[in-house]
Amino acid sequence: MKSKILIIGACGQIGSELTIKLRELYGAENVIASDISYSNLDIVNSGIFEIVDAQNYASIKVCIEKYKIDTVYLMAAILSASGEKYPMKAWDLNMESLFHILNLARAKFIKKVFWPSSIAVFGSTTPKEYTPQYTIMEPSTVYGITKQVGERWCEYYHNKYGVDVRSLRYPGIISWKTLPGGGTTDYAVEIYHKAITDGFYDCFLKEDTELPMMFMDDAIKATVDIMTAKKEAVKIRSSYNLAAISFTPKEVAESIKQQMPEFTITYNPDYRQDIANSWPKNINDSYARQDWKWKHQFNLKDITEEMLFQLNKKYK
Ligand code: AKB
Repeated sequence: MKSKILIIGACGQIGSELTIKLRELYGAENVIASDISYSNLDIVNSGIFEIVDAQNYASIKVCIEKYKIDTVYLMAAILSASGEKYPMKAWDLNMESLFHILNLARAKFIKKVFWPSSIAVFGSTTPKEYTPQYTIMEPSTVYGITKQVGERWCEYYHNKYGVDVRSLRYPGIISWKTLPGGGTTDYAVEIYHKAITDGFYDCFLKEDTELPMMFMDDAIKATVDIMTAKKEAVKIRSSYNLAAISFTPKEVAESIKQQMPEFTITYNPDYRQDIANSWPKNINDSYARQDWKWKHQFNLKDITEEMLFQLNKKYK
């Protein structure tokens, strides 16, 4: 029997591309996209779409029962930068939605859950180079706190109640289809859009701020890989470190200049600099590579080529 999938937060940056991929893999009729509003018409109009409020248990349960869902991808969240502006809103959305899904899985309404964590679980006391899976974790953002606490609850629900929950600590994700919103790594997407539209970008991080990053195709591949891995292969039930590449704003600007010599950049760090300073520079993801054979494909040069090519088509 084919999986019946519900994606909550399907209009967002990762949710939208995950929806497209899962529809390709499992058939459009088996993948229900949902969000709190009709904010991404490509997703709303390209298959079954439902309005679901991730903070409302009944709203999720009705949808799960209506479509006989067995697998949920919970992609709704308030990210690091927005979370600092609206701390309680971030706490409420990020935690309530997770508990609703874990409790639905515990009560056997669903069989399998994907829940994204983030490099934001790490803090300024974490070793910044080649950050290990198991290390000091003192996140300083509300978003990071929700992800760290969420990881503990995922592991708890797995150990105590047998819930099949799987999770990845995503780095910054670079993509051209849907814009990210409210994150600290968003600069690495905005820079490509501005390069095409204005030939210029004013960056909110310092030029030498190195952060872990990944192209969307790799992030989607990792998500599908962990979700299709055998249960026994997924040994970590909090969340896996996941890595591809790391770079600074200066390095992205230089890679853009390789193709657009006229591109210019200025640096005006704002409150997001402190968030970025608290995160690792690069990540050791050897458990993911070992346990379910994770392997990334895209380096910075590939990403820049693809981003400029796709955005050129989009804007012209
Ligand atoms: C953010 O910047 O908040 C996110 C993340 C790294 O989880 N992109």
